[in-house]
Amino acid sequence: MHRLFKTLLATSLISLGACSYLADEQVSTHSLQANYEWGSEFESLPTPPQGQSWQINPQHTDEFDHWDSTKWQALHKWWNGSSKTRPGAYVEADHMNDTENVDIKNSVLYLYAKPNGPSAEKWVGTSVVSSKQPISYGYYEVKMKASMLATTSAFWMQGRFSEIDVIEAIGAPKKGAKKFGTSLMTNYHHFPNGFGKPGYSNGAVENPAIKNSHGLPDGAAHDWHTYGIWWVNEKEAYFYLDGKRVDDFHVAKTGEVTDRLIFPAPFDETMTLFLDTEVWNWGDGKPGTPTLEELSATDGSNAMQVEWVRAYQLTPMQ
Ligand SMILES: [Ca+2]
Repeated sequence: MHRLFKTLLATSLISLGACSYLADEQVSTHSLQANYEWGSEFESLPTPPQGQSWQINPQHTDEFDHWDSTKWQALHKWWNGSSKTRPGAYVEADHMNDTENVDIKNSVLYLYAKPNGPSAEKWVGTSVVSSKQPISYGYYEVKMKASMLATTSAFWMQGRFSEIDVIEAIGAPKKGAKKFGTSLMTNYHHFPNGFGKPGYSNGAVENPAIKNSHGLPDGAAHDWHTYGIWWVNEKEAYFYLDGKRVDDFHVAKTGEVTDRLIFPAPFDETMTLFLDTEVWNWGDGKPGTPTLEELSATDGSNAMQVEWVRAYQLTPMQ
């Protein structure tokens, strides 16, 4: 099915002021439909600030009718997602055709975990899809269903010094981490010396994280849900579950955090958008590791499934 962009927007990102937008209402976006042929499930967006309107960011919007190598790569450029105690390994490839762990079928992006890691130490082969162009302030929403595995199904973003995790779901945790199966888990991190550098590994003091959870009583793997973030500015972001604003973070809200954010962050850098599935060896009793049988499923239960990614930027009204 052809989906036409009649208005191509510049992908340069718009810097917003540090003011706070607290409107909870959603606004009809029929006017946007003139610019984009939406799927039937398109509904609403957060109310934009006065004098501004949402415009589609086509570079980061995709219905996944086909693999678009101008937008995505099956690669995390600075992390392979693996270690001895954490056997999930991204399949290193620079486009989808290099890996069996990323696929598109019937307009759905599949991110599999399979028993095909490259070595005995990396026997779980996981998957990642990342944006080729970085993102900045704007609204980003993903419609997805978590895998039925003890691996993560995640929509997140990361730069050199910062990370925002919109949703990190574990569809079928085996041990601890049960709340990752039934809650929207949002999170953010700072890496004062850069990701992977000393400081990050020193723990929470220099890697402040605020966690919140919101209920998904039917489970993240049992049904489709939409997970959104309005990344407002360098200090604020709002989180949306099925179109409803359910959480905020405000860097300035917690003084102890603000006091430490004296390095190039807070969230004032562009980030890469990630969709991925990982094996975890941390957090809440650890979720465990999927079995070879589970990883060999043929019914799609070993895949995080993504119906679409939609992205918008605020622009001044004419
Ligand atoms: Ca789709």
